[in-house]
Amino acid sequence: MGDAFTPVKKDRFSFGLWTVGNVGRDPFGDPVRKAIPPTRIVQQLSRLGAWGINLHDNDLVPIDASAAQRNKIVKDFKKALKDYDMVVPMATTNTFSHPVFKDGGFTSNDPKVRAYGLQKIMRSIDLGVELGASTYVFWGGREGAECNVSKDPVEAVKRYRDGINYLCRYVRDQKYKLRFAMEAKPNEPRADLYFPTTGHYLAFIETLDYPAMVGVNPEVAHESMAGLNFHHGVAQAMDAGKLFHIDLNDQRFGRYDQDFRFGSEDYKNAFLLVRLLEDNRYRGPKHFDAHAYRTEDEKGVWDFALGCMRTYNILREKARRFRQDDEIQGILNEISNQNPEFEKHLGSYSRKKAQALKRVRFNIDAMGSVGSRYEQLDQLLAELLLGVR
Ligand code: GCO
Ligand code: MN
Ligand code: MN
Repeated sequence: MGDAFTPVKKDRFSFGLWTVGNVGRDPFGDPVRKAIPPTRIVQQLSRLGAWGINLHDNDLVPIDASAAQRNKIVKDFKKALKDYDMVVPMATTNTFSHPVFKDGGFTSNDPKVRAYGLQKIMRSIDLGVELGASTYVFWGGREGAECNVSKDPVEAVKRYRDGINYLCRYVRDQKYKLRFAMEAKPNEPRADLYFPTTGHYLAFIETLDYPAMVGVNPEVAHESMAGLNFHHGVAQAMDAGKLFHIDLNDQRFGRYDQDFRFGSEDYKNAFLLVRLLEDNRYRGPKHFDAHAYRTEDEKGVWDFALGCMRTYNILREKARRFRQDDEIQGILNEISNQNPEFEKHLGSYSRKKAQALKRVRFNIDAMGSVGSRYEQLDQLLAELLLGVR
């Protein structure tokens, strides 16, 4: 029997086949776990209360599969989805593993590689749509450089734009109901990747032919690697109406992409994120792009998956308590209702308002000496998160 934090389908939690399917290979060591067949991943995740499963084309269909093999694999996978009441909300393409992509797909200097990249992505889009995906993620894992004179970075951005514009037109031509979500990362596996942060993508999207079709897929670990405050970036994406998808995991600051269990490292930032998503009624998939520690066997993988979902639900409950805590809300009310008579000076511009505002005399020394109550507020949050409130 579950408790109040047991995940259920309506929580809309999803995992990638590559996340729970991660075999624990790293740059220094071989796999520590056997690959779990995709159909068993579907079954086990469903049993744990997950709702969706995402995939790269080659997580399901090997890159060298024949058409007959592909069809059989896809048929079996669809049956598992149906049997275990799971959906495929998002799909994506592997344009990073095969050596052909060693210098990028969209941004490769070789037009033959760029053409192959487009072909692979179109086929992968067809597969994703066949499985029911409504979001298509682009993570340019190899779109970057070590030798920075090898590619003109302005040209790289143009090539990326040409590629995304081409694929937007492909989706429209096929009459697919599919939106694109761009995923930023500052480095790894390349020394430097183009479009290092979600903010870079938000600006890029506005330069596309069909900006409304394209949003972002921010990832906790990636923005943290860039030294940024994740929930601030997510808030800006929400404000722009561009938060189409999200990759949840955790990460120690200043390290490689660790892809830890959601909320395993930084409870406070995880809380701030969950509170932001819940208070703003984010209704998209909550996707865990993380994997179990390399120390684990398959049981540890399912402990990991359940842990991601439970921590999200526990933090959702903490966000509810935060909203209902009289002392906390009292301080927040005080903070947001200071000097209400000055509101009339703000908001949209008029010449009359500007003239009036220019005449106001401010006692800035008195204003500057007013204390905030943020120490008290932050300690109340700490006590709430630490479970004594
Ligand atoms: C990573 C990325 C990937 C992508 C995935 C979907 O750092 O490896 O986060 O896991 O999210 O390829 O595009
Ligand atoms: Mn990542
Ligand atoms: Mn990711």
